Amino acid sequence: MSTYKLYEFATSGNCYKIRLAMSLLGFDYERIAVDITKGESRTEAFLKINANGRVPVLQTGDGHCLPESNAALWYLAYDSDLLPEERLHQAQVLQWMCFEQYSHEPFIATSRYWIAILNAEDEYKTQLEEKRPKGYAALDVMERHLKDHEFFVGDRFTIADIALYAYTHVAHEGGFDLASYSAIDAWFKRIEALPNYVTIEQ
Ligand SMILES: N[C@@H](CCC(=O)N[C@@H](CS)C(=O)NCC(=O)O)C(=O)O
Repeated sequence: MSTYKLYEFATSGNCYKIRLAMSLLGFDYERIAVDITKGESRTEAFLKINANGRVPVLQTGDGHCLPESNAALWYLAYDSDLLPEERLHQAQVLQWMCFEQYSHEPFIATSRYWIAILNAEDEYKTQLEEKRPKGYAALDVMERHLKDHEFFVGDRFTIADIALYAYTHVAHEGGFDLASYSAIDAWFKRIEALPNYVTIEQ
């Protein structure tokens, strides 16, 4: 029997963060599909699981429902190599996860959702133009950091990398050209070489 349940929309990068962490940590879990394009995360039943009407939601072994991908990552990574023990490093993990949610995901993930999931590029043309420079600004911040570091915190792989990798490696699906981001590309390759790495499609 699985300890964890994951309520998810499979192509979502936020949901993929949890699947990647589960695989790297060797955890077993049950997947429960929620089709957000059909409003399934906004039903009365689902709002009891997450009042904010969004996936992913991680159900823990003792039945608690934990929304917010990065909170779920933290829960899974507790007491593992994916979360550093040092106080400063833990704060830096949080720093990059906050960056991901405020300065990265709203631009890169949303563009990808409109283009690649909803196939509605024309309908969202104006909004996409507004998102584009902000998405590139986030990529520039990452590239600058990765020029001098192997990973985001303490030069070792942590959940900060998982949080940022999820939507960055599919940013091209949101219309972002990654060709000039060589440090980000090298970081992709380091992550993709990790034992038990899984792709977003699985
Ligand atoms: N901050 C949240 C964002 C969650 C989120 O935006 N989920 C999207 C899919 S990636 C969703 O469920 N959208 C459906 C809706 O808003 O109805 C997280 O990191 O988990």
